[in-house]
Amino acid sequence: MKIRKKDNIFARATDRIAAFEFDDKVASVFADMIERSVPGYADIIRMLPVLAERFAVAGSNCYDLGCSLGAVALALRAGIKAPGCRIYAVDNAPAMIARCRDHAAAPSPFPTPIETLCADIREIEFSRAAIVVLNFTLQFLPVADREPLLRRIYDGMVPGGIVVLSEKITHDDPYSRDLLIDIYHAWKHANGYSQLEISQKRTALENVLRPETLAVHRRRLEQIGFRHCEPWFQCFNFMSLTACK
Ligand code: GEK
Repeated sequence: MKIRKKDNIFARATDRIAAFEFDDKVASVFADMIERSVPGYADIIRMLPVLAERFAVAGSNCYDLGCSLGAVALALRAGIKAPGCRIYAVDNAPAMIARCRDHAAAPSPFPTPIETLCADIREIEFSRAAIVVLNFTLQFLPVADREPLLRRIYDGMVPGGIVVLSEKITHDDPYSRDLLIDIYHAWKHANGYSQLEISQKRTALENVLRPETLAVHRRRLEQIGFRHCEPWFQCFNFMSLTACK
């Protein structure tokens, strides 16, 4: 049995907290970190085979953008029934993609190949895309880079294809914003993170993870041409939506 390594990266008090990076230290505890830091993460992953079965058409491509350890790619592979599909799992952090590669290469009863790419998602080509998943990845791009990326994704998609966009969000109403952040921190504390860990991680993510409101995400997708933009999951200040071409 594989023991999951515990995330205690921010457990010790530090004078100067460096900006958060997806380095080897983070990659080695990532499975534990994301489960205890993103409410609903496991639920979102569990739903993906259902979407994959419905939307992957014969000969199409599926993309897991910012794949980290490859949880999305593996979930898509488990759901795809259409023949001749291919999954691209892309991340620009070498420490993540090395682990993702091992997961993708492990024996599997599902036939769809997973190709792993160590690349910036702003620089890859999209073609015949039926499913494109950005599971808590877009939030790490500079705001100005988000629309051009989504536009290129749209152009590379087949009609009827979907984007799954999961993001930490913020709220225009200050009361709702502060309340949801507070509840989120209480949830993290209940998951075993100390107040110091929560506060130091928050500082490290400042200017690295830039959340936007649901309305901003929706408007951007609709301006590009995506239709039927529907949030299908929300827990506190985290949500996931689907948008169709
Ligand atoms: C999951 N989706 O387990 N190009 C490629 N990768 C990037 C870029 C970029 N420009 N910017 C950030 N990343 C995963 C979780 S984590 C979310 C996604 C989190 C990658 C980065 O290296 C990291 O692996 C991932 O996006 C974000 O479902 O840690 O909150």
